[in-house]
Amino acid sequence: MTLDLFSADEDALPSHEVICPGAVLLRRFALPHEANILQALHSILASAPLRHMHTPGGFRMSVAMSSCGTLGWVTDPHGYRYTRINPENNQPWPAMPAGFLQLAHAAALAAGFTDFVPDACLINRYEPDARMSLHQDKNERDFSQPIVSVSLGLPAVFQFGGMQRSDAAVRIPLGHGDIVVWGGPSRLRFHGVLPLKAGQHPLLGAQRINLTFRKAG
Ligand code: MD3
Ligand code: FE
Repeated sequence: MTLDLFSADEDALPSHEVICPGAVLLRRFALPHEANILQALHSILASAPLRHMHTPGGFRMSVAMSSCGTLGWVTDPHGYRYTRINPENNQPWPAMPAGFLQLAHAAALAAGFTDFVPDACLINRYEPDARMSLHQDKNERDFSQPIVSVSLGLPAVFQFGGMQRSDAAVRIPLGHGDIVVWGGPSRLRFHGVLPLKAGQHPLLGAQRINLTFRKAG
């Protein structure tokens, strides 16, 4: 039997693309894990529900957020930070499921980052029109550690900028199951997500979920 690399099934195979030094796009990498991820997510969100936080400047975020792992990310009038306790319910954040750790570790390895052991997983839920404006992720201690992001559900357009907010940004469409690993010289680049377009995803309905795995502490 011959291996036909250009068959109609090409779109179903995983791919490995270097976007910029340190930034690696692994299309469809999470697909074999979608059922496990969604099952684990359901129980995490039952004990730490998604909610719309407010920025230190007082703006309500259009993205609803939660976390799992020993550290969770919060924003309120005092600033942006990681906490061990969820301020919504005064409980520790739900544990990071073993399958999440394994997936994040495997994706980081596929992108060339060994020994990635995240202690925080941020869960972002986008409904139609939700967006994330250009920002840098700077609340983590060790910028030599990458961030692994997993996209699920409706597709979104990701904006990947430079080291300065005013630097031009490239637009990268991200779909269900796509993983991006952001490390090395890409770790502190500005990035954001354009307003989500309405639609229906067969598994997730009218939403996009993004998981970002970080070593925060
Ligand atoms: C590029 N989330 O939670 S993940 C965030 O799709 C966040 O919900 C977006 O940005 C989302 O902070 C994008 C992709 C991402 C995450 C961290 C990065 C891209 C990054 C850090 C440096 C450069
Ligand atoms: Fe970010």
